[in-house]
Amino acid sequence: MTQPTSEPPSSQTIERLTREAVDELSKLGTYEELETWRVAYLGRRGRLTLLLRGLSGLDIDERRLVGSLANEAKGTLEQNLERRSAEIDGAELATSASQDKLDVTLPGRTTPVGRLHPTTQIVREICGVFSDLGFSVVEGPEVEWDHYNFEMLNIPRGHPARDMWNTLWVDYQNEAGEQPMLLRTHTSPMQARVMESSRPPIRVVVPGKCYRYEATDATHEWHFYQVEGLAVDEGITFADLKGTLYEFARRLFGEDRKVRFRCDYFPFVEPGVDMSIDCFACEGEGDGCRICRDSGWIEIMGAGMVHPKVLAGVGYDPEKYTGFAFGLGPERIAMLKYGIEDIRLFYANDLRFLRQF
Ligand code: YSA
Repeated sequence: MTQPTSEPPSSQTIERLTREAVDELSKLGTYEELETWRVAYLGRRGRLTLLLRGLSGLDIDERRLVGSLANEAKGTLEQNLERRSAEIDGAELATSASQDKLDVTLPGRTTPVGRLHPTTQIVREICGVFSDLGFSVVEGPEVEWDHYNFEMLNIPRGHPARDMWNTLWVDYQNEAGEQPMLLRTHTSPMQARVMESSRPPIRVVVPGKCYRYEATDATHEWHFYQVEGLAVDEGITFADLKGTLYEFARRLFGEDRKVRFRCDYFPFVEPGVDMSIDCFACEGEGDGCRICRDSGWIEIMGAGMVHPKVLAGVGYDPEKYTGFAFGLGPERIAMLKYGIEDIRLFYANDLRFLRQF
């Protein structure tokens, strides 16, 4: 590379310098060499820069002429630098394509796009229906006190109804040697928690995970989701329960669904019911149907009017307030809706299953 010069600026020196610079540039082959060239000619102490600085020593007419030539030269060098850099780009790409066998025309690899788990999808769908009906969505703890999971729901210690829920106790004992903590067996403990922390009117749904010490089979998991519902106010009747749940079934399963309520027992409701919809696979005909096992009906949830003892337990006057509650299993609902035969598929992490949703 030619060293900086202290030649006085003139049209000849500018022309010569431009020629030399362009000639040198055409022989360079790497980005490093380009940078050295740029510093040598256009840098702060580069040849053209120094030449421009020397303009002040010229008389006014000469300065105008040589100054304009010098600026033109600067533009020429910059354009040539840009062009050479683009040429080197192209050459490098061609070399890498031939040497590395890189096919730049191949389409890029597609990034897999994730999606929501089918349980999350159905939980959101269920909560969406209830929020359209005026319910808020709240959540609660999965590790729960015996107090909320059982006692506040009218299931005291020693009550045979405790056998309805096979419980996973947490390894923690209080001073009396009791084990008051557990993995919640249902979302119903949130009924008492919500009522304790707010005043009527109450309309909430509570989605969340539950756990039971259960052998698994096609319809039972040891961990599964529930969606709890609770409405409490003055003057709520069983007709409100039926109307709300009927509308829910219609919106989730379709306009023509029939609904059936039958008596059932839960210690925290009076009266208690289970709710079924007519089987959409066989249109209620039964007759060899795999989904409803010939009954024509599919049970989808437990429900009832909140027991006066539960209302009194949270300090509400059961003479003034009434309410209804319900609890349903979203996986079972998804099984019905999508014809899934085994609940264990939800949590087996088999992508062939999960990708279908
Ligand atoms: C009843 C009345 C109310 O006023 C409020 C709520 C309830 C429901 C009550 N807490 C309960 O847990 N009833 S349940 O034991 O029958 O479970 C409710 C739903 O959870 C079932 O219909 C089922 O869909 C789901 N479920 C229960 N055990 C399950 C399960 N899903 C998968 N695996 C299990 N092991």
